[in-house]
Amino acid sequence: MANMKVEEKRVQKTKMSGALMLIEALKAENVEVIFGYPGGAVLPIYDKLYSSGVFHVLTRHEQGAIHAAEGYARISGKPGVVIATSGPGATNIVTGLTDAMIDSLPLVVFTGQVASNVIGSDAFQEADVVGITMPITKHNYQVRDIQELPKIIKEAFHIATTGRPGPVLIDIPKDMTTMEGEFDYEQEIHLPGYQPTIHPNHLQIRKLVEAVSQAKKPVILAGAGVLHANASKELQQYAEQQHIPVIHTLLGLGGFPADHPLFLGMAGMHGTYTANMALYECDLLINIGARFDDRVTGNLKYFAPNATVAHIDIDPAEIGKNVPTKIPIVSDAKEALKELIHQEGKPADTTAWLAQLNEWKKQFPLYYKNDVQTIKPQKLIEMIYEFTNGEAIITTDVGQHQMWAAQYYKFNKPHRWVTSGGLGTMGFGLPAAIGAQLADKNATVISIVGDGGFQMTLQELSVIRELNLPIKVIIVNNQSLGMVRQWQEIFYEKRYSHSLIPNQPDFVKLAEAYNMKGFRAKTEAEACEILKQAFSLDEPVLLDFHVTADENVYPMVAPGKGLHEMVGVKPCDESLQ
Ligand SMILES: Cc1ncc(C[n+]2csc(CCOP(=O)(O)OP(=O)(O)O)c2C)c(N)n1
Repeated sequence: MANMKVEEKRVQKTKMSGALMLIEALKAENVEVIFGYPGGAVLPIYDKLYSSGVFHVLTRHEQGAIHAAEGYARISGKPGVVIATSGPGATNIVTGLTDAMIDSLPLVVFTGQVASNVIGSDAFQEADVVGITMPITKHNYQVRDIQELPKIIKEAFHIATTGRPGPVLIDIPKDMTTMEGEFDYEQEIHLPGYQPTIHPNHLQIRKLVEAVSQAKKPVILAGAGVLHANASKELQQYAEQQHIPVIHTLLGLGGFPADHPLFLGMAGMHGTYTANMALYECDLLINIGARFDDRVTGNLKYFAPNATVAHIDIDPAEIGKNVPTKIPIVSDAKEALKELIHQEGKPADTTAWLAQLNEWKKQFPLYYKNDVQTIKPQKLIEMIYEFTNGEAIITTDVGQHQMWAAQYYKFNKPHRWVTSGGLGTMGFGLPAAIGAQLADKNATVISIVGDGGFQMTLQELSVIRELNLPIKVIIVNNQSLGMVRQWQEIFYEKRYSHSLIPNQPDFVKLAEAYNMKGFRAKTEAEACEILKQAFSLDEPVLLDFHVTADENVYPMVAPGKGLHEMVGVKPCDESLQ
């Protein structure tokens, strides 16, 4: 009898509504924060959130919620969690899902859906979210049986965070949130078709060791896979042990210290001369956790033409996708590097190669012509670097300012750089800063944005103010869609079709409207002064820098060209005038 009572109590305790199951699952997953926006289909969930103790950030647009979750995931390494209502709420997160998918960010996203019995009837705020998001999620679900909900949530967290990370979406019809079922979150995950390979194949590792011992001009191209695997230390150890220089992709920045003598800079369209020429000239290319994006490789015909290519990637689908690969190694980057470090083998003799690379570094460093009467955007980034000792978390939007930030803010530590790489999503930078600051409350977070992209998600200033996040929002204001203007200047005979925006709003007044301090600068001295003021304040501040409007990002590899065909490398290049 006594035993029966205990049993009854257990059943009573675990029977709950789908909405409550969701809250309990978030607690079981130790979720610190969720980003979202309510609406009819998710009201039962929001009702349970009300007294749950779960920290929810109400962004002012669902796009803000998902980019904030991406920023949180990028800095914390934990999954970002998002909730949006059915129909327009769900379609507003499509860009963010695509962004997270291509940049491999772990997200668990809940969308409300119309009730099960009206799905397919064009009900109010119905959208086929599973159909829409199929190609832009790592996996997606629609809950059809309340008993499946705990298992689905548990699997979603597992899939989002293991193997190559990515966004997982759970579409929940409204009736599933009110219906009751038994909450069992202890169950084992059983996914026979999903078993990511974490450890490298030993024979392949030996092939790489052999290739290194014979190489004269080896180079490592390291991508965000190094950061996802927390493998920065191992990367440095391996590069130093083997005397191999390191190049980063845009997303990999910070994985290897920028001030290390073996670092050659960023590769690709706006990469350094030395990095791009090293990729062109190398005889062994070791790609670790990068996906040979076309912005990195330039014309594939001229990409690493003389190199044996080795590729370490946790996603087998990436290997050989764009670049023929002689030594494929499917593995987590950290595991592969650990194994490589412990192998016996002769390191490459890179003395002559390193001397050549150092000579290029000396001869062709990043270059711009300063002018103190105005603010050169490159100088602005250098000043931000100095004011923050190179230790800030930098989030950016997309365009010229993003490239200057990547070039001139020297990332010496991992997990300080938050940018939209693969998709190039304008509007990303500001909301991403919110997530980054919540992931690292003590960090100095700076959001460097263009005057164009800032206006795509600026409503999130409300959230920054409301939560009193001491984010410094830096607008690199060139009164144009600068990167578009640059392409029109170079490739479209200066026909500036819809890229110049001379009549911008008064951003300082805008800051005031959001009850934030705002400052403006138009010369280098003013820039220095307002940066000093901003960094002395432990509160959100918006800074509007009027920079040289016609500045271009160099070096540049034009579309269709090889990496060795950069323009704007030297001060005397015509393209720099
Ligand atoms: C959502 C979106 N729309 C359009 C583009 C194309 N695009 C790439 S860069 C750019 C200009 C960005 O201008 P701004 O934000 O002012 O930054 P800047 O290049 O001037 O630094 C545009 C329109 C994009 N990347 N994302």
